Parts: sequence; C-alpha cells; structure tokens
Amino acid sequence: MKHVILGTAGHIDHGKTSLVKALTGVDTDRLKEEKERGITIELGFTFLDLPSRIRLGIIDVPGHEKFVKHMVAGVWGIDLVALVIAADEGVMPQTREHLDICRLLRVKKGLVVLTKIDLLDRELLELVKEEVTEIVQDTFLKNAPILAVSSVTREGIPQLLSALDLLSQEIKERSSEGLFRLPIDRVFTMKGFGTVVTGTMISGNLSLGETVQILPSGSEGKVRNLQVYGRSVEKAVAGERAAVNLQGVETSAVERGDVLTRPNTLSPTQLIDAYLEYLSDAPRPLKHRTKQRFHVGTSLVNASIFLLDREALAPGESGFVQLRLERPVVALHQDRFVIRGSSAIQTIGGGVILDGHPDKHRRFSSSVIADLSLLKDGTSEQALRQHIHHSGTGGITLEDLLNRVEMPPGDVQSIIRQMEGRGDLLFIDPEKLKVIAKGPYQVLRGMALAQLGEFHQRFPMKFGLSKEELRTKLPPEVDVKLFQILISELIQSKEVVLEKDKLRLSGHHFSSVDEKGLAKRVEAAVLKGGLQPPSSKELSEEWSESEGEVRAIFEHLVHEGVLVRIKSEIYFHHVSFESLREQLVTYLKSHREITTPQFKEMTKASRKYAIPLIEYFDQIKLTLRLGEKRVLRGSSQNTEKKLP
Ligand SMILES: Nc1nc2c(ncn2[C@@H]2O[C@H](COP(=O)(O)OP(=O)(O)OP(=O)(O)O)[C@@H](O)[C@H]2O)c(=O)[nH]1
Ligand SMILES: [Mg+2]
Repeated sequence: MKHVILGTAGHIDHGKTSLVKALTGVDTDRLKEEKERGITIELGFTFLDLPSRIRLGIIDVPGHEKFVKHMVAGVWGIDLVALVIAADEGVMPQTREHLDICRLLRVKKGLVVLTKIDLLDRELLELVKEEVTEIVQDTFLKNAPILAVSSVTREGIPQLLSALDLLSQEIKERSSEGLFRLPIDRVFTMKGFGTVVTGTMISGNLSLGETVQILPSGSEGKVRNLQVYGRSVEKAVAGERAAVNLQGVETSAVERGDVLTRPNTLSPTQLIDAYLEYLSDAPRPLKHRTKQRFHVGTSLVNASIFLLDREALAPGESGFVQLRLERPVVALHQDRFVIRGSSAIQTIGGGVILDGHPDKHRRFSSSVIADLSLLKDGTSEQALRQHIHHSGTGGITLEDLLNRVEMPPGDVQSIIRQMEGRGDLLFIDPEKLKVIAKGPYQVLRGMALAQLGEFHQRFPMKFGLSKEELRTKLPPEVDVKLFQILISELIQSKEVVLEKDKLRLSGHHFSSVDEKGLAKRVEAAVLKGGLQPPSSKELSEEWSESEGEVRAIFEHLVHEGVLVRIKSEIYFHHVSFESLREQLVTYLKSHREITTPQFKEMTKASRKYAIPLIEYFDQIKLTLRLGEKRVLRGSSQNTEKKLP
C-alpha cells in the first residue's frame, strides 16, 4: 500500500481539527488542556484510507502563534498540506505564516480548504476565494484546488476526499532504500512497555528487534515493538508514521527533536552550510552573526548566522550562510529548514542545507562560494563527487559520505566504483569503503617524494629513510593502509627503491662508497681531539677536501650517533662526551655545585669548548644554572634516598 502524509496548516480556530475529525472520525486533540481551552497545542495524528488504496497519514497542527514551533516540526517532511481558512474570517496572520513555512520547507503539493461555510453567505464565499487566490499566487499552491466545506453539515467533505485522493496519486512514493531516519515528534511512557517515540519515517526502513541509536545523545536501544497507524508490524518503511517502543532507553533520555537512526550511520553537527532565503516581509535586514531560531526536522536550536557572501541580507534576498548551532542536530544535504526571529518570534526565512559537516569558512571567499553553489544547484551525484574531491589527504569513508549527501547507500557505492574505474579515486580500504580522490593522493605522493629528497640532501651518507620515519613526516590523517598503498605504488612506479628496509629515491646516487674513507678519518680525528676537537673547516683545510663534503660526513656521523653536536661547528666524539658527562655527574654528587672555572679545570679545555659544553649540559637539562654556579637538576640526594 502506498503511503502519503498530509499535514494541516492555518490560523487558530479555523477548523483544522474539526476537519480532520470530519474526514476520519477521530478527534486528535487528546490533552485535557486542549479540551478545556478548545485549541490544539500538541501535534495530532491519525490516518485515512483513500478510495485508490492509498493510506493517508494525517498530522494535525496547532494554529496558535505560540505553538508555531510545533507546527514546523509537524509539517517537516509531509507530502501534502491542507491550508485551512475559516470562510467567515478569511486570511489571518498564521494563515500567511504557515503558508510561508510550507513554501520554505518545499511541501510538494496541497489544497486550500475553506471551512465553516455553513456560517456564511455564498457571495461572501467568492470574496474569500479571491483573497486566497491572491495569497497563494507565487507559491506551490498557485493552481491548487480550493474546496469549501462545513465540518458541521459535512457539505463539501466528499469532494474534499476525492481531491485528496487525486493529489495523493500524484505524490511519488518514497524509496525505502535510503538511510533510516525518523525525527522524533513525541515521546511517552507506556505502562508495562517503557519508552515509545513516534515520528514520520523520512527515509529508509526499520524492523522489529533492530538496534537503534538516538541522536545527538548517541544512546542506543532495541526496537521491542513497532507500530504503524496503531497496528503492530514487523517492518516500517519511508513515508509511514511509526511508533517505536524502545528497550533500554529511559523516557527522560529522549526528547522531541532527537533523531532515531541506526548506529554508526549519521552523526550530529553544530556547524552547517546553507542557502538562506530571507522573507520579503522580514522586519529589517539580517546582519552578520545574528542569533535566530533554527528549525530542522523536529528540532529547534539557536543558531548564529554567519553571512558568507554579503555584509547584510535585505528582506527578499537570499545568500550563502554558515550556521553555528548552540546544540548539535542531525542535518543532511538538501534538508529544508526554517528560521524564526529570536526577539520578535516570527518566521523570517528558511532554505536548504548544503553541507552538514563543513569546515569553518572565511567570508567572501570565491572558492567557498563556488563549492557551495555546486552543492546548491548540482545534483546529489555532483555533491558526492565534490565531497570526495575535497576530502583531503586522509580520504573519506562511505559512512562520512552518507552523512553529507542524501542518497541511498547503493547509489553512492556505484558512483564510487564508477569513479574508481575512471581513475578519479583510489580505494584505501575496500572493506570500509574508504577512498581518496586523485588530487589529494597526488599531493600526498608529492609530499613523500619531497621528504625523501630533503632527507638525501641533509644526509647524503645515509642509505635512506625507514618506512616508519617517512610515515611520521606525512600528515597524521594518513592511515596505515593508505601509507602502504602509497609506498607500494611509489616502489612499483620505480620512483622509490626499498633496499635493506630503507626507502630512497631511485634517482639518488648514494655515496656509501665513501671512497676516500672520510667517515673513518673524521671519526678518528675528532676522537683524538678529545674535548678540543677539530672542526669540519679545519679538517677540510688540512686534508684539502671540499668543506661541504666534510661537513656532510660530520652530519652523517651525528645521525649515526657517533658524534654529538653541541653547537654549530662544535662536534665531540660520543666517547669523549659521555666520559665528561659521567665525570661531571660524579663531581656534582659529591660537591653539589660547580663553578665555570672549576668546570673549565675539569675539561682542561679552552673557553671556546668549555663554555658551549656547560651550556649544552644546561640545555639537555642535566644541570641547572644558579647564578655563577651549576647544580644537578632534580635533587640527586632525593634520588639517592629513594634507593634501597
Ligand atoms: N459552524 C461551524 N463550526 C466549525 C466548523 N469547523 C470548526 N468549527 C468550530 O470552530 C471552532 C474551532 O475549531 P477547531 O477545529 O478546534 O479549530 P482548529 O483550527 O483546530 O484550532 P487550533 O488547532 O487551536 O488552531 C470549534 O468550536 C469548532 O466547533 C464548521 O465547519 N462549521
Ligand atoms: Mg486544532
């Protein structure tokens, strides 16, 4: 059976609830307060089976201006709207506001119902019809049927039923292939069963016994019982209204505005890119960074609106915005939203979500605007490609992609495979369907090659870099799998060689054949120099070798741990250095402190060496300088006391 959802809309007391009762026999005003005050406060739900075997779910909304937030939650995601106008009163403020909301939310179709015609002369009815024609002029209801009824005498009700039947046939059935998502509009406790949540199945399907997740809190529970229009079912699908009995979830842990979904499919967000249409009857221009009420799904949060492409948004204008939310919500590409003012509480605009997980943007950036324009006007497929291309050197998973585009997982997968076939992307992890686009991959490849090149330049004597060393030089988001793919590809393309566990550029001519035996000679000379070793400059002059070559050997020996570099141009052999260090520690343990002259005496070296040495000991935090003296850092006596 096909499922279509109808919502009511219209000013307070115009006869919405009475109309639903006339159609279905059900009074959807359940609350005591609603009965007493004769108004609707909460959303009401019922259904109707139409002659053409379509089940029409009905959501009855309140007309009171105080409860517009409930109205928005109710009509978010409906297929059809019945704009109800009492013929004896005509168009009123919430008639217009509800119409604006339905238009901003892109409700597909609908009709206008003039109620209470039993109270009115027929001539007056024509006047009301004219008024209606005027307000719907530039909206989706422009050519919609206008029906006149009385819920008391039932005049016009059969015609209304036929009109609803016709319209419902025109509504395209939703695919139940998409990601399961149910924005929660009611939460209550059922004695003996526990927590029950209700809502419209926006997309996907849900079965009995499944584990579900509540967002943004992330708490999980099991579907113990599932009902669609009051009947227990095994499975609920997109387009139906479902009541889900949750096992393992406290009623207090869920509220209207939360979203029910499957674990690890959607993630909440507090930063959203959107295209905002600012209503022409908004009271004043919208300034950058103003805080307003943001409605998406059944949720309502405060949002600061950052204008990305202009200083202010004048009434009637539209622009790209970034919304920073006070609390997280679930929002996907192409979801519609409504903005209501935070001081004068009225609907001032609305629009479409472009990206639910963007980066923070700079304002007035032409590349940001170009990207957002594509997300706005392009197809879901184009949006998907853009997200893959922009995913950076870490790649992106199927899960992340499904969070950012409104597309059935199967479609996303087939596009990914298509892109792979064309060489537009690479699989990092075929199991998790993690991919990296060609552009970022090329960037990463360039980084790896540059790192190797730089290494060769610094250490011409070294054979190459180990894989682990190279990995630490790449961005942290590069995971093990991606790194392995990169290395094997570089080796396969013969740009890099793996030899003796080291990676090197194949073009690098490794001068391991230190023909002149310079390394050995440098080591011997420095060792012989003890605490007054020769510099690379001195040795190169003495041996008539190029200074650059000798300095490279010094650096190589530092890298190998043979020499210790104290300061530029002062290198000690590690044996001399270590023995001095031991001597110093022993001295300080017995004398507690040492002056510079005393240290100089210990090294028997000139100031040229002694001063950099003692400063180096400070630098490596072996010693602590206190005026003219030095002590061991971290009381050595304490350490000794601790020893048994
Ligand atoms: N005579 C007459 N009275 C009607 C008709 N429809 C509704 N009423 C009366 O109008 C009043 C308001 O009707 P409701 O159906 O509660 O109006 P509503 O639009 O649901 O009101 P809210 O939900 O509070 O916005 C009630 O007293 C109804 O009995 C009608 O067709 N004819
Ligand atoms: Mg009502």
